[in-house]
Amino acid sequence: MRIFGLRTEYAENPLGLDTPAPRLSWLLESGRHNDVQSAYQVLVASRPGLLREGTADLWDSGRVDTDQSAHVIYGGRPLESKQHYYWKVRVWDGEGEASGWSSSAYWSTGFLNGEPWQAGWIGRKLPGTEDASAHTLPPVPYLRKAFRVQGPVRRAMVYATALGAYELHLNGERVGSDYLAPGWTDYHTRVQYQTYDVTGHLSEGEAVIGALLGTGWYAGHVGMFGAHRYGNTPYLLLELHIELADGTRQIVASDGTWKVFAGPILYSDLLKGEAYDARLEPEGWKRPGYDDGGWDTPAVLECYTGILTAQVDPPVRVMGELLPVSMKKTERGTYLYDMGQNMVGWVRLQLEETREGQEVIVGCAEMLNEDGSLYTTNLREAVQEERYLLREGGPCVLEPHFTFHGFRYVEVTGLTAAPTLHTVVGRVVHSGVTDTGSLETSDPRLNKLLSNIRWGQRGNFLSVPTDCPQRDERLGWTGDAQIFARTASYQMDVARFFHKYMLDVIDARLPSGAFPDVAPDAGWEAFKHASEVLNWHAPDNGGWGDAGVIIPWTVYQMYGDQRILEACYPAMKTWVDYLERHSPGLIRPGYSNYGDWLSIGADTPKDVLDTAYFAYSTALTAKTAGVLGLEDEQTQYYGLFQRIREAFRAAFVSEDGRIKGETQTVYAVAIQMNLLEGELRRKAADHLAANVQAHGSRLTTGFLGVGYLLPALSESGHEDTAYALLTQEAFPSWLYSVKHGATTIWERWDAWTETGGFQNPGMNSFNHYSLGSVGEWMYANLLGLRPRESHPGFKQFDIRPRPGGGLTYAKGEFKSVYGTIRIGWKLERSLFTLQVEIPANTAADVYVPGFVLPDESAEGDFARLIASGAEGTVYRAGSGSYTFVSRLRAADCEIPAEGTAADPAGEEIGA
Ligand code: RAM
Repeated sequence: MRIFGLRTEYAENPLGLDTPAPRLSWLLESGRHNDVQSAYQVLVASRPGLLREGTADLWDSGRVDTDQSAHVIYGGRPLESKQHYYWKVRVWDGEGEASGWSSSAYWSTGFLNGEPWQAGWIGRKLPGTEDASAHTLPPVPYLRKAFRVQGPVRRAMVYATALGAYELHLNGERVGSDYLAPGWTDYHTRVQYQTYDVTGHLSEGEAVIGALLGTGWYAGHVGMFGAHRYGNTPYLLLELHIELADGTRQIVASDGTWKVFAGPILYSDLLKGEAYDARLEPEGWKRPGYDDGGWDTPAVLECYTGILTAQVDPPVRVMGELLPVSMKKTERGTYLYDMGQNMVGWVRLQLEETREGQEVIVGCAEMLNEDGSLYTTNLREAVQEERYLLREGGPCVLEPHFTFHGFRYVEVTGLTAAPTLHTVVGRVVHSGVTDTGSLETSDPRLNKLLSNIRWGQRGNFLSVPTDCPQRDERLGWTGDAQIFARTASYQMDVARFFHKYMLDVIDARLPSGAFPDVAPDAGWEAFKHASEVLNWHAPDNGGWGDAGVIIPWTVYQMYGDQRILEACYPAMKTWVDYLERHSPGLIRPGYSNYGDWLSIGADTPKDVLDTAYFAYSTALTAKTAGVLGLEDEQTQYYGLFQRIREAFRAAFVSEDGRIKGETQTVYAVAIQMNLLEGELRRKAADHLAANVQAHGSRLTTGFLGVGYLLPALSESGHEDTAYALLTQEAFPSWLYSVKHGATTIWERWDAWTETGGFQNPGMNSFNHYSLGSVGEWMYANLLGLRPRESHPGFKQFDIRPRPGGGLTYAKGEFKSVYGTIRIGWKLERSLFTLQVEIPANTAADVYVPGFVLPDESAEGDFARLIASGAEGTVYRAGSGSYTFVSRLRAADCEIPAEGTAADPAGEEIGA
């Protein structure tokens, strides 16, 4: 067995962890079928040399007989602050044979056990009597500290954060590649710090550390609530720890001895864009030798009462670049670029030459008006624009610092020379969640839909899961996040991203114990209660608050991560207990604000929907108690779930299986949330299918129903109806926007229609992921990859593809915490070929539809047949590659007519 992919807390060699017992994971590769890990041994040492020799001065786990190869909890000597820890592992395979040692990996620690910081919070005093609260778009201060490194450097680490957003420079070079650090949290409660290894930036002699300090979410504009949500001006906190070759330590910390300057960035605001005056740039300020005598001394913040924690989520980074697909000169004399993709981030402008005092403006928007101008009315109060005032010179590269935009089209004004296509580069910015899943089908429209769903995630996973990236909102709406969480975790590694978001959700809980609508709160609760226009006064919202239960459970299922359950379980219980107290007869009052938000042509009763979610949250809380070994509480919550289920049936379900409201959503949630059984469930499913058919195979669901619609149809035997919905192009449908050129998922089914044009610009985002929650069904049914509840994280899983919709193939992969799973199927006439690859140390039940042809199948001997019937054959298979070939009944496959494009050869393989 070969060991690779060592990870500590999901990351490769992470820095600055503050968990006292990090979790270690590794991947295994084996040339043998059905190979497993039967034991492991982990060594952890304080120095690489010790580890190499095999001297584990911190932890030698000894041989541990287990198949656990993910989330192994460090069990050695207590960790200390600001140290590096090196580890390696070896394993024994299924036959008891030992592997070699893995290569080594490491992590470093930040501030442990509440160790205090020596640094002070520094910012910029406003001149004279200026009142900070009046300054909503202040300049971005430059901060600077010159110092001397007292000897040759062995190692140097920076620990830093801001109440605001910051960018660091050391001796003229940018430190790290993070943007908008420290990210968004409820700063009243906590702020995350970042750790950077800067050994390569320093050597003995004069040195300068510099910082740009933006308002960020702390003091800049957030949501529809204006600026100064947490404070009036930003502050930086920084410690540079230098370990010299002779073993002595030198610390440079932010304090009153630093220097500060208003700088050339006139403002840089998340929602308002940036203005920069190149003529004010102090040449050479990031390097030694610059005379900062004219700079001011900084303001020092007296105290910060929140918690300082190491960053949990992957930092925001530039994750890709896009070049425009076209450029044209407009009648206005400006240049209009089409990026070919609705994206989130900003524009990097590359100019060959610039004139003194030239003003260049870069504006951007998601869509164009009919006259070809930027459609900006849907931005509300947000401004997606950079203004650059330039000086004589060139070439130069311009990009903003502490803002981001959602856009496809870019308009550049003020150029003196004709630009080229490559004058503009789209910088794609999001939290560093990396792709884990991919899926391709024989239908290009579905591939485009999948691409749009992925771009929706890229655009909206930016420090928190936002509803949209362009207008003055960009909030962490909990309902949106929970409905998309399953799709999100098929597509990308979101475990740490969601873990951090759950801390935001818990921080934003209401005094009642209710989970919030929005996290971090930033003012939403106060805003909604004060607003007479919105008339939204519900103290909790079904499908939104339930995110506090559903997201941790999803992360547990998809990653086998028990810690997120441990962290959230007390709050989950509080939520369910709160709901129980406020639900007479266990029926929710139906006062919630949003219901099946933005449904189309259907009105789902809120009492039905909210009670279904109440039952669902209760069931998941019971399951969580079970996972955590709390049997009594498991029984208690399971009992409550059963009582809610009975109340739901008595109140809303008639004997013929009709559910109050009779919308697609009421049926979908009742089926998927396990509120009906047996005959009643079957009848309800038939009503659901009939409803869809009555709507001409079109959906009516909003944000909450949409995620359950196709799963409910598939689970209840209405596969054809599910495919009919998926492949529908007529309005409203997923493919309607695809057909009309969408490159992301729209907020509304009718965000734009042929007949009505643009919807009300007051709420019309073209990059909202919620309606893209169908991605989960595409991975779980179309491709057929499903986690197994009893063996989370894909330790054991099911492969159960459901061909349909006229598709002739689907193929995809998923990088689980145990390794990469690959699935591909193709349908040639009635011949179905399924190829799967199962990682070492995992096992899957493979459901092969139709009648298996053993002679055509390969490696089938290694899989054990466990069931077979009219529906197909089920094999249990461990690691390795397998091919199964079966013959489908004509009814199970839409066999393309001979000689059609989908079946050009008209041949059958192996026939
Ligand atoms: C809007 C957004 C968001 C949704 C709320 C209820 O502001 O569209 O996605 O969750 O309303």
